[in-house]
Amino acid sequence: MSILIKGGTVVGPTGAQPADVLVDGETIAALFAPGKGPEGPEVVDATGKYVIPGAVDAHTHMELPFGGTHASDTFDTGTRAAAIGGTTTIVDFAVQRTGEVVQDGLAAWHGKADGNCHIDYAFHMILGGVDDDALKAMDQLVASEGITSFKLFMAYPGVFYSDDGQILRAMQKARDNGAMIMMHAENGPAIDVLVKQALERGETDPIYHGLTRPQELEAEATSRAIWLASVAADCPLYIVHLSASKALEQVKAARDLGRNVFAETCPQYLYLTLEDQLGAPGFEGAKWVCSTPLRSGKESHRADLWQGLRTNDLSVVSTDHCPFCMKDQKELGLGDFSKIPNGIGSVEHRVDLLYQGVVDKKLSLARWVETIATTPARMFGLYPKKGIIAPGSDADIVLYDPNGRTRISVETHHMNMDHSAWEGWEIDGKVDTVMSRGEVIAAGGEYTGRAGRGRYVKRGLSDYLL
Ligand code: DUC
Ligand code: ZN
Ligand code: ZN
Repeated sequence: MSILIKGGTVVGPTGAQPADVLVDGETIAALFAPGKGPEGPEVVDATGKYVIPGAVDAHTHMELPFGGTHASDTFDTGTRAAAIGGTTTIVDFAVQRTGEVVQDGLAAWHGKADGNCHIDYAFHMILGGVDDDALKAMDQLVASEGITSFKLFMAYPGVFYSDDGQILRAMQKARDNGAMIMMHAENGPAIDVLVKQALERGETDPIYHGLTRPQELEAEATSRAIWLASVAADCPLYIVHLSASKALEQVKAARDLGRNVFAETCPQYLYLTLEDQLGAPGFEGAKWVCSTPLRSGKESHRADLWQGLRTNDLSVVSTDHCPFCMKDQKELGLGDFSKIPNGIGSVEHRVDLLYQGVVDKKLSLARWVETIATTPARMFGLYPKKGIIAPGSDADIVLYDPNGRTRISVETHHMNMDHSAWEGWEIDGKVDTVMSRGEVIAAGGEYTGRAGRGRYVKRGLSDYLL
């Protein structure tokens, strides 16, 4: 079936122009000057709307086991919420737990996702135990499984943590096989000392989660990861969920030297603060316990991160979607902040939250699309199938209404959470229509997609490899 998306303004990483988009089956067939498309196809009226590539969220954790519980979104609930919010591809993190065979962890992740996703999905692999077998598995995952990026943790000793020797070995392997190393850059052993000392002083409220993870320990780990990647012959390195000015300085310095170093940030670090959210009265702040933590609003973090997005020292905005309900989940940390499961759920809201940056003149329209769709697709080997409106690409397309308005609330969101980290936030724009591989799955507030229509996508190597 053919569809002509008519009358809109197509926005891509190089700018915006009026154009009509012809979709044939699952792919984009052609772009036409306004009014020059063929007669015959069903018409979708995009007058007054931006026509953007379906967004790609390169950092989600559906059903992640963490802190004695599991992230509360399944692949069904999480990808449905993502779709409604204009995200048409997620890259989730499959997990190798310490002591587990990598391929078994991957098979378990396919088991969770298979038949349940509303949109297309791919996987990165978390390595919880770098040893000879895991290093061999990296080659196999890159060659045969479409998994070309591996996340390592410098934090969470005893859970996901890798020491510097393990990190170096994994980086050397990645340098050989073309994979990207994704780094959770926080100095975990030092954080654990600060956490113990705080608890001994009776400092148990959620805000101490942030105060025991100072930005220096993010900056130090970021710097160490950059140096280790340098020793590994400039292995490509991607710093996840970068939150702090001093960490950004490390990335910027490396990039200024031409190093193969990239970073993402997340909406929570662009908008929320240690004082206003994590420091909310009583146990309320638990809603915003995530790692890396929210940073002080008295310092320049948020302004620096917006600037980093403009200058490309930050290449991508992902959500690090890792939702937990307050009831029975965040509450595990009542009286001890270190037991609060770490994570915020935002997979439904990233497109809107970043569009507000356009309205506030912090990002250009083109950069909005680039940071939420095109660059994540290119960074993680999904381009040009995903992340762009161009002939031959998958017809993953969002009509975005700049005259619409979005109000975020737990009453109206679709994520499986009993609260919203963004309760009451209002956005000057609205996702209007969502198309995934040529199928309209959301329009005018109606959701018409279904679980199981999303496909696993095998990824290639990053476009940004040297
Ligand atoms: N950070 C989080 O906030 N949650 C899950 C894992 C992580 O690194
Ligand atoms: Zn992390
Ligand atoms: Zn994460």
